[in-house]
Amino acid sequence: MISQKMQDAINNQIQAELASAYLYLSMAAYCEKENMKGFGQWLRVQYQEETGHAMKLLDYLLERGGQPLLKAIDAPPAEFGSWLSMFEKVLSHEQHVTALIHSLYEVALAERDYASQIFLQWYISEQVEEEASASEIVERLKMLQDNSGALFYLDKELGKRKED
Ligand code: OFO
Repeated sequence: MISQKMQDAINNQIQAELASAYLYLSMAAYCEKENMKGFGQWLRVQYQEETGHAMKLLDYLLERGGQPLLKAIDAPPAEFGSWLSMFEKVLSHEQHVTALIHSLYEVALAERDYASQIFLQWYISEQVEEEASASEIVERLKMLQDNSGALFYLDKELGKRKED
């Protein structure tokens, strides 16, 4: 049986993952409305990944005899400014999620919940990837500056992203 503290912390993380999914879906819609279909595709896959992160936590909680409790999710913004500032928001959001995952891991340490410690290691590694891929796009957008031909190329490339 999982402790109450661990359960509460996991339920908070389920909410955070679904809020991330909601944010990225809104970004995808923004891109597609502006005819940046490739950026939209990249963000749609990101949305699916975040939903997957939430589901994995929910399934784990059930497996441990816990009670998943779904909380309200705030509406995300609908406008994100320039492409660079939008991807900077993706990066800073992922840095925020990394901090949440680390706090969650600290709960598992304090509770001496060894199973949760092992389970959460996957999320710690995943956040390294999440930050790296967002950071790479930010750096590439900085290199492009106002080069719209290159922007067109990057949009095409991000559009090739598929769900794992
Ligand atoms: Fe779930 O990793 Fe991004 O937020």
